[in-house]
Amino acid sequence: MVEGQIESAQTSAPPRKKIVLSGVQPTGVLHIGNYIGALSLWAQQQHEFKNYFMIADMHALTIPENIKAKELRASSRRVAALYIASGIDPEENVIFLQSALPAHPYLAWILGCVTPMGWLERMTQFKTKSGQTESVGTGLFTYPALQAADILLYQADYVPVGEDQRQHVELTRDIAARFNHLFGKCFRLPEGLYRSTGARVMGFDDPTAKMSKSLAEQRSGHAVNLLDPPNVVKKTIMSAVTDSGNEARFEHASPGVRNLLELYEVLTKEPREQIEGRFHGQGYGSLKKAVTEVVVETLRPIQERYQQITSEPGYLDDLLASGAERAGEVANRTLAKARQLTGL
Ligand code: AQP
Repeated sequence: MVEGQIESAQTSAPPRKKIVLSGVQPTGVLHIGNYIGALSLWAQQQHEFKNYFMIADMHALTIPENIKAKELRASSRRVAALYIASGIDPEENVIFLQSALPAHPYLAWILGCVTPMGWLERMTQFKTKSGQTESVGTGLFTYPALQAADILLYQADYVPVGEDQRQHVELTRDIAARFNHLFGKCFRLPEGLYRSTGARVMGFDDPTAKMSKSLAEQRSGHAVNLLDPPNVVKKTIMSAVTDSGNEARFEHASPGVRNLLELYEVLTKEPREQIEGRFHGQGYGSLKKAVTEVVVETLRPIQERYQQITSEPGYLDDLLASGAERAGEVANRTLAKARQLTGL
């Protein structure tokens, strides 16, 4: 083909769909914070992008004391089912298990070699988690390199995540830039996508701490899980920590009240003035009741779809096998380029 023909073929081609990679660790049951900060955002934007949604089971091993093989396998399938139940179309989007693709740990090794220790030492998640276990595995320390591999293998443009992952997305950019500088252009530099409200849902029992799966396993009033029945949702939200006043304004509320207001805002999409008008000056009982209702209604269709998906024998295994094949095509191509550039 002559040059002019290439030019005209390029200009008439449709614009490239932006690529998204995101994932959740199968370390317990997903909670409403995971849904708002990540899953609902993925579902909302799924038709706009080419999406790869991973179940990050290798990351779950970073705290090996908590792992039981049978439970991890079951939990990975539960996460896959919850992705679909939350509205992610498994045909249009690629859903896969991280551990099914050796390209992930392979690239993680290469990236680990170009990541200075100081960059990893700065990670706040490492500092927090290493303080919580008696013996700290090197996997917990180097896990951001694996996370960078997860993202860079797909040449992702965007990584839709909660606020707690911002530092990790920034680190991924730094690692990609360092590799590209040392060996030649291989990776696209990704950007994080965050919600303006709901990117950091706080624990109901302690609104100064981010809601997390691991804390939810230890403390019953901490989180609402996506599979909680209505009576449990009610019990958790009605006992949420607030304060002794009746201030229900976003700007002045105490952390617990603000958490409830933001949950209500993000799930109902009502304007702030309307929400403040409804709840300000009243006791927090009415706010808690309204949040309970909206959370129960949000979870109802998710739980119904979850029951359907998990009652079909073989469905999830087939889906994950096909997802691994589709993801592998892209991941292996990027890995081949990284190997060629590094001489491996
Ligand atoms: N509280 C949250 N608010 C908004 N988004 C959140 N995410 C997590 N917590 C919140 C987002 O959910 C995705 C999956 O993250 P994860 O698997 O790390 O979930 P987790 O609940 O944080 O799990 P763990 O195992 O309990 O981890 P730690 O102990 O680190 O909290 C991500 O997009 C995350 O941002």
